[in-house]
Amino acid sequence: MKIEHPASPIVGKLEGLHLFHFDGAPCAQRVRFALYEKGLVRGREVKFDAADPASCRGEPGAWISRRVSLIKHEHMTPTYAAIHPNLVVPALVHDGELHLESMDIIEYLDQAFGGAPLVPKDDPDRLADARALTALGKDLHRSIRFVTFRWGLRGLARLSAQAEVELKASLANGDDGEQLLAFYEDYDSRSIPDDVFVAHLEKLNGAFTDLEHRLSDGRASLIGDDVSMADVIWAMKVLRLSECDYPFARCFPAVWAWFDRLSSRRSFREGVMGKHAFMSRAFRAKASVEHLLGIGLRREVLKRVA
Ligand SMILES: N[C@@H](CCC(=O)N[C@@H](CS)C(=O)NCC(=O)O)C(=O)O
Repeated sequence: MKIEHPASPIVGKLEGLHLFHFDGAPCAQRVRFALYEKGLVRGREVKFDAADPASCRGEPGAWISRRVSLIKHEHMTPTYAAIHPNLVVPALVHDGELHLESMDIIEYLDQAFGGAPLVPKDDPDRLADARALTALGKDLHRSIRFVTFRWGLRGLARLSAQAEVELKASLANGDDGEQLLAFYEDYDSRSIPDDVFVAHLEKLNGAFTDLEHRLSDGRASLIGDDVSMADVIWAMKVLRLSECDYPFARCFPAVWAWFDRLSSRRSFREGVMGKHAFMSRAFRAKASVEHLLGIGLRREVLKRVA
């Protein structure tokens, strides 16, 4: 979605491609995957709010990385709220034009930079299938948030009282389209209740049962043999859940084999993992310890998936 009159004075100054992102955020990982699929690699790192002429310059064949730390809550600051009124990553600026919504950004990149299409425009059936699977992936974004905050992040993601006040102030001009405020208010006061967690987990288990069935005909990718936008959105869900020890190999072997193929692409290894590799290992190590203690997501899934 292109934003016509961005509130931020920084946006109009940016030349070339600038991505506001966080290494561990699945929504940003999707866009980095697509950028690499288009042959656009990670360029220099600049502070997300840098506006001096040197930091605003673009780089041919690359995108400038403007990392917005979700850990330090930089996405909840007034400066970032002027870029993304819903206070979430990613946001992409291309030659002074602001684009929001990860899947819209991927469609935009597909149009703007050739390469193998991620949106299969020439085949109406595959296009409809890709759009339906992508829409389902978007719907389940909240379920990933509930499940992985319960097991991956736990108390680490709670906001201080001060941060909650700042979040409210920064959202004053947005519509909280991502429901961050409601989520953090509940989360901070009583963690994630069991029934809410189980409902979200069951939605995800159901969706992966369907993907397993879809992939069981031997296709290489979700809507045929070529990688599409549907693979992009679903692969990041598998990555995030597998970091929390969701037992894909055991419960959904065809999904795991598909993910293995996709994650060997350069776009995944460098675009998605790159600087996220260390955090990813840390999440996996934490989940292994939980497993040894007889708790964790693996156990919750195995209780419910045969
Ligand atoms: N619909 C948005 C969702 C963006 C979103 O939810 N981003 C998450 C990271 S995956 C975020 O920034 N969350 C901030 C937080 O949890 O505080 C998109 O696809 O771009």
